[in-house]
Amino acid sequence: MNRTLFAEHALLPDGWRRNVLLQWDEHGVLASVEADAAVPAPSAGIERAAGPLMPGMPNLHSHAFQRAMAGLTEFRALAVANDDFWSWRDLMYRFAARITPEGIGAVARWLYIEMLKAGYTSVCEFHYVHHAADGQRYANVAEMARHVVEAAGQTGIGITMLPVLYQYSGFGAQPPREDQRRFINTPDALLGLIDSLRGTHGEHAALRYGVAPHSLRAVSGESLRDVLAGLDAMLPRAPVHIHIAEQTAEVDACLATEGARPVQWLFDNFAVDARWCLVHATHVDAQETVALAKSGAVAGLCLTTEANLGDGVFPAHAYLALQGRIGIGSDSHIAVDWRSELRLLEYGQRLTRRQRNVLAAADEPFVADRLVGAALAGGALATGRAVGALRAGHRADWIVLDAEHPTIAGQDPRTWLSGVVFCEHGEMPVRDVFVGGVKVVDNRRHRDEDAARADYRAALDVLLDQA
Ligand code: NGQ
Ligand code: ZN
Repeated sequence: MNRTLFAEHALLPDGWRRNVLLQWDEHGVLASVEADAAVPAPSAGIERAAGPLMPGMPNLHSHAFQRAMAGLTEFRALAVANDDFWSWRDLMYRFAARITPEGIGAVARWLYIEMLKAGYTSVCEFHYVHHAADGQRYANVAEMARHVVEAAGQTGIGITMLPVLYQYSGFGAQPPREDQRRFINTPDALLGLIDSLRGTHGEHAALRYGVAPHSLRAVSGESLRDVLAGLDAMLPRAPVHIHIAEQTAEVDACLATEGARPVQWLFDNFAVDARWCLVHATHVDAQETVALAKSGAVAGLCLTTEANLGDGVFPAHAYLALQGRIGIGSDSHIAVDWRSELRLLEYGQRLTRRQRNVLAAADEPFVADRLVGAALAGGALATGRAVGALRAGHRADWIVLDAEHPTIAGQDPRTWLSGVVFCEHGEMPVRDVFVGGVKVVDNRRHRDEDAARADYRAALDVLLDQA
């Protein structure tokens, strides 16, 4: 039996449409999406959306455990002359050393509820804390990952689990540091971890797998080739995500040891295409920008984290002009709101170019509409799942906006996304959220938020007590 919802306004692939009837099946997949439908009579018993519908946003980059340290590194330690990405990473590693399987489950469950309430309906989890604190394997090699996957299942968010391959501490196969021991695997061990997770938790419309070579600092060309070959034997064309060129020190080290910049090196050595997500790609030169755009790979931009860590500014204007694909991620979760990511994407360009509406295009003069469209399409591609559009065959994932929110009330649909993305006035204009056709957020509340919040609070006590 199909389920049905009627919406007076919905953002379809061709823009805002009136009187949209959506039908989906028992697996949570849209069976039909019809615009200009007859308005159903009240007696028909068809549910009406409480406001305008837009597709749920994919979050293409998350390290769930880092949610618990958001706000705890916003001070300069006196001993640190240059507080930067690398000093932050030392603090983050100290935190990563303390997280337990139950702890990561509780943190992820609360985080995913925050994501859902913000309108993120899919997440790509770049998961790298695999082993016990002393580096010993857990009896189940996927013990940490399974808690994250189960957290996603409990909250309802769709997940692409990307177990991370981490082997080295720097270019030239430098041995890992002591504080990286929880992350370390060979390509074979990592493929075994994915295989074991598939065995225990299966694979379905809300759960897919891929692989994440952590960065060119943490893998070698050979191990990257090995893990991709193994992945293809198991899950052909599954997504591949990699951190790249986030810091200039990485660019310099890559030039020194490999004789090429990181993105250039990757393109010279691998067939980078639409299955790839290059996370950050902040420091790309003009040639790399063209190569990335032409490849069809997704640039995984994590604007609030990149700003927080002082990474730099991605050349979004040039890249989007070349039709490059983008998606957005909340990464360290200093903010969990896709609107902040998109706003900062445009504002970085405004501040450096001293212009307005920089990321508008000839065929889409409204910046927010262009960026929402790009982040839905690119983000969906990065998940490897059929999401990101209200279209038959795609997951029934959408946000119901509050049309009476002061930020958009009384306006024409043409400016709704502008208000939603650029304005910050009080509570979010996200009212309800459906994932796989199930209403998991109802009038700004997630069905499990009280219990999840209490568990998160208890997990924090354990984590912070030992600090
Ligand atoms: C991470 N985060 O893996 O959590 C990284 C830091 C690194 C970001 N790059 C570690 N934002 O890149 O070595
Ligand atoms: Zn990251």
